[in-house]
Amino acid sequence: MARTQPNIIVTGTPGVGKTTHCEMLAERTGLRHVSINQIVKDKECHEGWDDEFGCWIVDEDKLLDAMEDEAKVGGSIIDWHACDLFPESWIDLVVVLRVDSTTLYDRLAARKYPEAKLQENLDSEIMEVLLQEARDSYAEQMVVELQSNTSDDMDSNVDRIEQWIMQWRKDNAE
Ligand code: DAT
Repeated sequence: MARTQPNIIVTGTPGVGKTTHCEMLAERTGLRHVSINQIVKDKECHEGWDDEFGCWIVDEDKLLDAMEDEAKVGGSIIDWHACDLFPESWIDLVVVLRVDSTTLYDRLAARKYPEAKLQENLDSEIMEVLLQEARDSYAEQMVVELQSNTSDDMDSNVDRIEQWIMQWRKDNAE
């Protein structure tokens, strides 16, 4: 069955602005903000809590099972700091948000991240880990890299993704 709404991944290093972008997009377009963190927690798609990294150890098979029905219908804006686990056939667009290191440092420090975790995320952003993961996992034309340093960036990113969604709806109208 063809999707009547697109599925979009918004990914990037923690602190890059995924949640903020997803919430704005959901409000503007009526698509669902799907926080993977929340699903993992609520539906217990994990094998416990990782103390060192301060995150859930995700059971990917269980997570994909929990998401499959919604993915088939479409209309999900998926918010997660990884993207290679989602089958390409589920996804229409992958947005990788990027941020300058000094800005990211300030955002993660404001969240009171421990120094080791903060440094690990800074390294990951500098080394473009998520951008590479997206490019390795999805067709080139599906992956868009957008800067998320300022609120002007955020406004123009949200405008651009909203335009993309409207175009997708036109192109895929029955
Ligand atoms: P993530 O979900 O990627 O961890 P977030 O949406 O929670 O990130 O944003 C982290 C903080 O940074 C939050 O206080 C909002 C702020 N922020 C994010 N993107 C921004 C931008 N482009 N301009 C200004 N502030 C931004």
